[in-house]
Amino acid sequence: MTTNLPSPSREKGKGKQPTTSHDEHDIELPREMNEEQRKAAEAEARKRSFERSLAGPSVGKAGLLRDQTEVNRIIAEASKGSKYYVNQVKKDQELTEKIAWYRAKRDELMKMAQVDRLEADADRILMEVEATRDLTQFIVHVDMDAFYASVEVQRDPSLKGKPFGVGQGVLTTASYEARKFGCRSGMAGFIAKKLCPEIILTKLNFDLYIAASKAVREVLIQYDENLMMASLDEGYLNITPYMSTHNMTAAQVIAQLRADVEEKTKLTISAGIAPNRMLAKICSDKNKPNGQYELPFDRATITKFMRDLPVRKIPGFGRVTERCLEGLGVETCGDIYTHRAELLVMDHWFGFRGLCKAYLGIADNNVAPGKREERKSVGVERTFRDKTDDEDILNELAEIAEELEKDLERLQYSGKTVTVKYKLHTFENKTRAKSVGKYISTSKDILPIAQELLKRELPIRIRLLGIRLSTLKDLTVQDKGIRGFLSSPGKKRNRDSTDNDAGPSRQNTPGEDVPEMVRLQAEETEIYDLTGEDEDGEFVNSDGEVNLSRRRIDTDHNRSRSRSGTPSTKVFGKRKSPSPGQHLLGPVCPICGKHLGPGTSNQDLNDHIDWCLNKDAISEASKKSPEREKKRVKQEKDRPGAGAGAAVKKKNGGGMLDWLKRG
Ligand code: TTP
Ligand code: MG
Repeated sequence: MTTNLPSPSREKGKGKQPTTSHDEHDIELPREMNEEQRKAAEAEARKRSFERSLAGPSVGKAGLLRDQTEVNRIIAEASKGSKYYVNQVKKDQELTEKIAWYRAKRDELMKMAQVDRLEADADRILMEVEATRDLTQFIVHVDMDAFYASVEVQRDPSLKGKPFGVGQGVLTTASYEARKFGCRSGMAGFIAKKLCPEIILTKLNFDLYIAASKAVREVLIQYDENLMMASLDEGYLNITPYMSTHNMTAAQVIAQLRADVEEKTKLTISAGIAPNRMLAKICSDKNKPNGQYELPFDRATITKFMRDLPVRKIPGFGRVTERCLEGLGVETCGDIYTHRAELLVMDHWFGFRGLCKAYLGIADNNVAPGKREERKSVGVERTFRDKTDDEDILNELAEIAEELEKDLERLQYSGKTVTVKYKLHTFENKTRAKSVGKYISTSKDILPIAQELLKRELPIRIRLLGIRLSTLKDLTVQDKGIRGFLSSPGKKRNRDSTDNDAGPSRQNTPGEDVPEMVRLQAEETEIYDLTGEDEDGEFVNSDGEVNLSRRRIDTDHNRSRSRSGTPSTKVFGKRKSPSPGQHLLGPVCPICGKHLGPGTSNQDLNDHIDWCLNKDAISEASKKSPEREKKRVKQEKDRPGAGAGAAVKKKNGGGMLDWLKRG
C-alpha cells in the first residue's frame, strides 16, 4: 500500500545501535555495552534525568546560555535535603516505576500483536490525520519578551542591562542578563543567588503587568478582532484576513505588528507564524527575544521541522510525558513514526491520534476569544508557612470562603461542586470534593461543605489551602423555561458583564492545541514549589505560587493577590467546553472538566479527582495502578475461559482487542 505519508528519511533506530530496555531505568541503552558500562551509564543518565526534573519546566526557556547540566547540578546540590527535594525523589521513584509498568505493558501487548498489521493500522490513522491538514490560515502566536522583567525595567530604569529576577521567594521570570547564569522562572530566589550572586530580586507589581497587558492587547486586536489571549503576555491571532485586506505578506504584517507594539508600549514581543496554533507557539520561541519566525506553509517542510523536534517542545508535553515517552524510545516527534506500532498498542495510555498530530505537525487553527460558558471553576487558594493548628486552618478556610463569595458575585457564577484543596508540608497535594443538589454561591452555603470536607482530614500540616466551586452556572445568562424558573438562584443578573469578567480568552491549557494529547504531564504546577528551604533552614515562602496564575489573563479575578506578610493568595479558574444540559449530566470534575454521570456519588467524585489530579495521579498510578493492574490482568488470565485478550479488552474498551484479534 502506498501510504503517501511523510516517512522520515532519517528514521530513528536506523543507523542507530539497537537498544535494550531496562526495568530499573527508563532510558534505552545501546546493546553492545558491557554490564559495568551499562550500570554506570544508567546511573549517570538516571542522575541527569532526576536533576533535570528537579530543575523544573522552564529549563528550555529562551536565553539560557549557561550549560544546563551544570545549572541542574547546582540546583540539585542547593535543594538537597529540602522537603521539595525529598518529594521530588519520591515522585521520581514513582515515575520510574510507572515507566517500567508501561514498558511491561507494551511488551505484553506486543507479544500478542502482529507488528506489520499494527503498522498498517497506524499508517491508516496517520493518513486520516494527514487528511485534516489545513494550510490556508496564517496563525500567529505572540509572546512578550521577559514580560514582568521588561515591565519592571519601565518602573525602575536602573534595572536595565542588569541581571535581575522578579519575585523574591521564587522567580516568576528573569531578565535575559540573569538567564545567562541559568536563572529563570520557577527558580527559588536562594538558588538564583547561588547561580548569580549579583542578581537583584524585585517585588511583584501585578497592577503594572495587567496594565501593560491591556496596552499590548489594544494593539494586537487591530490585527485580528478575534484575538485569543492565552495569558497576560501571550496570544493567538489569525492574520489571514488582515493580509488580504492590506495586501501584505505574513512576515510584513508581523514585523509591523511588533514595531507597533514596541512603539505604543515600549515592550518587545516575539512571534511565530504557522498554519496552526501548536506550530505557531513552537515558532514564537525560535527567535526570542524580539524576533519572529515563519514556518513555510508546505507539508514537507512542516513534517521535516517536526521530525527532529524533541517531544518536550510540543505544548502540553511536560517532563513526565517526556520521560514516559523516552521510556518507550520516543525522544523526538520523528520517533513517534518509528515506534508507531508500540504506540498504537499503548493508545489507551498515550492517545495515538494526538501523537500522530504531533508527528505530522497538525493541530487546531481556530482563533477565537473565550466564552464565559467555557469556565470550569472559580476558586481561591492561599499559601503560607506550615500551619498545623486546627483552629488556625479552619479560620483560614472561612476567610477563603468569604473571598470566593466575592469573586463569585463579581464574576456572576454559582456552582454545585465544592472542592477543598490542600498541600501537605511534604508538598503532596490533596483534594476532597462534594456536590450538592442546588446551585450555591455564598460563603454561608459553601463554608459548611468545605468545613465538613476538611474536618475529616484533620489534624494536618499544610502549606496551601484552597476552595474551588465547579459545575458552574453562568448567572449572566437568563434561564429559559420551567427549568430556569425552578433553579433561579434569586441573584441579581448582570447582563453587562464585561469582557474582563469573562476571564481569559481561553486558557492555554497545554494539550488543548493538540487534542487527545497525552495526559501525563504533572510537573508543570508542582515545580512552582521550588522553594525548599533556604540556607537558614527557614521555609521559603512560596511567592512562586503566583506563577500558577500566570496563564490567566483576566484582569482581576485570576491573579494572585499577595496578602500582607508571608501568605499569598491565588485565585484560580478553569474553563471547559460548553455542553448542553450539563447540569443533568452529574458533577463535573473540577480538574479535567469531565461529566461524571448523574449517579456519581461524592465518594466516586473524590476518587476520580484524586486520580485526575496529575500530580496525585502519578503517585496513585505507580502506587496502585501497575501492581493492581498486573494483579487484575493475572486474575483475568486465571479466570476459566478468559484469555489475556479479555483483560486487555476490559482495560481498553475493546478497541485494542480488535487489532490483536486480527493479528
Ligand atoms: P513567559 O512568557 O513564559 O516568560 P517571559 O515573558 O518572562 O520570558 P520570555 O522572553 O521567555 O517569553 O511568561 C510570561 C510571564 O509570566 C513572566 O514574565 C512571568 C510570568 N511567569 C510566572 O509567573 N511563572 C512562570 O513560571 C513563568 C514561566 C512565567
Ligand atoms: Mg513571554
